[in-house]
Amino acid sequence: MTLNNEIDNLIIEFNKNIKSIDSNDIDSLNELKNKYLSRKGKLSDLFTKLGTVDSSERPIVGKKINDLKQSFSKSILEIENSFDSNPNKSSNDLIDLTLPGDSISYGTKHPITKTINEIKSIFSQIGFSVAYGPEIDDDYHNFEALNIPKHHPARDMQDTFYINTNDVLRTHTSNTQIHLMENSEPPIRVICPGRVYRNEAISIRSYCLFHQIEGLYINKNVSFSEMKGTIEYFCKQFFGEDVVARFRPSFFPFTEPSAEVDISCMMCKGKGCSMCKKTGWLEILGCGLVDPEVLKNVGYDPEIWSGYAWGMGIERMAILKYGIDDIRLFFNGNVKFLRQF
Ligand code: 2NM
Repeated sequence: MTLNNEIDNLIIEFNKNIKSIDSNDIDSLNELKNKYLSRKGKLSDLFTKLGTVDSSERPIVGKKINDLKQSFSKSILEIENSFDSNPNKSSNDLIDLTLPGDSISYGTKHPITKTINEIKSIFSQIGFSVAYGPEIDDDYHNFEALNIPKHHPARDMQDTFYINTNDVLRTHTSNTQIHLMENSEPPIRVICPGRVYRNEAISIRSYCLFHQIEGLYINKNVSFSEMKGTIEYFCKQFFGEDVVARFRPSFFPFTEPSAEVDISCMMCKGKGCSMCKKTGWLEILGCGLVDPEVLKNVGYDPEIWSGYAWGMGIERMAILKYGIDDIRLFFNGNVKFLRQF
């Protein structure tokens, strides 16, 4: 019998043997593996006999035996892998159910996002909708329409980032409220969250970018006391029922009269501590009745319409609520800080 014939017979025999192996019969499969693929196995015998083949045919027959070895190994491995819980399976196919699982690392919401969501939720419940506007806006919507005239200190180049002679990075979110009033009829009940930019020296208290939420209510016969009621309600919802709010007279170009709101310091309960600089009070927002000039600028008749507005810094609210001591922590992406929220 020529070696070629022997090879052909071996293929037939191997195929017959492998077909007769029962599912999960790992012992018979190992026996088969030994019989054909081990060092003393049938394929090894064939390699030994390769020496007897005519040298002109040797490479071809050699390749045939090599291919056979690959093909047998593959067939055996396929059967092996099809077995249930086979201890001889390659490690890739094994699942060790006793190993601890890979831990999944969850992301957390940024404290600014959390604070914005909470404030949005409080005002949604009393009928305020949410609106967003452009971060780059023209001088008119950021200043002029808000009754901030050309040489007002708030326009100072030191505070405002100018894009060109006409456009700025908004310094507050009230630009959004101007756009909204220009494009819709009262009544309006809206809050506007977003980023604002001021060219200030960076320190623990100030950053060149921060977030604001401004609120606006326009209707007939709106009173200062309605505003007080709304803001007091918000303070208690956000900081806790036992918080006291006080209104101090103030000035803004876009409101008249204007006020600043302080809440009783929740760290020392009004006794005076480092957080409230020994005053017992923490300043949290500015507010007022919308100046008739602003109403005129957006095409509302101030004889018919009136309203109140307020603005607060989100970082400041988060700092007070969570006791954070440096505004820059919100912006430097320190995971150890962010994981706490
Ligand atoms: C504040 C304080 C007081 C304000 C005014 C307006 C608008 F568009 F109605 F004129 N929006 N926001 C306002 C009023 C903002 O921030 C401290």
